[in-house]
Amino acid sequence: MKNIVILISGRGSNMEAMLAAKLPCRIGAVISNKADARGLDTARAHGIPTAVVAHAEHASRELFDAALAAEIDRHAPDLVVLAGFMRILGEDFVRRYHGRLMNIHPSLLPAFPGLHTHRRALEAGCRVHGCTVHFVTPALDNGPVVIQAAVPVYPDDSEDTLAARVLAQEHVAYPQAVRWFVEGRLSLGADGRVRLAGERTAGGALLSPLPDEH
Ligand code: NHR
Ligand code: GAR
Repeated sequence: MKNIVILISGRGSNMEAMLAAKLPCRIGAVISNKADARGLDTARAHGIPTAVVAHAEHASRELFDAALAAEIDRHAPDLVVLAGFMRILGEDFVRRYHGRLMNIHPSLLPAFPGLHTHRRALEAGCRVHGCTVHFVTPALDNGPVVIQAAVPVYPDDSEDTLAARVLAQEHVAYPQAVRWFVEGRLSLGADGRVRLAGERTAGGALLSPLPDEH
């Protein structure tokens, strides 16, 4: 059975969705860069080992990355899962976990990399928004896409209502992506493209808003 490590910075609802999904893997540890991350309490309540590697206690990004990698490697994970992890990781770190480092980003990449994605989607007048699970590469929010989920944007949406609609889909998409990986069906190919074995593709367009005749 594969072993995963989950990195969080805060609430940890994506981590919780993975616990609820009863994935066929071991969760070796949950690691946070913030000691007060609420998700740490949730992990502890589930009997999962936790650790804190505080970015604020490291003199540089490089030293933080090295300390984080040392903590991760104690658990020898097959996959490292960024679940609301809020620190940009350096090139050495990302290379070390090439093909076994995944992130969920709250937009339909390549739209809106970086922060404040829901606000930016509203400002841009997007009718469709969503989330993207991708393998992490050194370029921020730019790695090969594993799975995306789209949601409609409504005229009366606030940042909060839109974030909540996207988050509900994150909780479906991310456990699915991790399940594929731990089942050995998902990998990052040497050509930099995502390989997924034995999944049928769904047809049809997703339109929002629906045209009048529908
Ligand atoms: N690192 C690399 N190299 N590549 C990616 O694709 C990464 C990554 C690290 C994190 C998650 C990402 C997201 O999904 C992620 C992807 C943090 C920031 C950020 O600006 C941006 C994107 C993501 C995570 N962080 C600030 C920083 O200075 C701190 C912000 C804060 O603490 O609130 O690191 O959106
Ligand atoms: C999620 O919406 C996730 O996509 C996003 O933060 C939230 C974390 O929620 N991630 C980023 O913005 C990464 N920069 P969670 O802690 O409850 O999983």
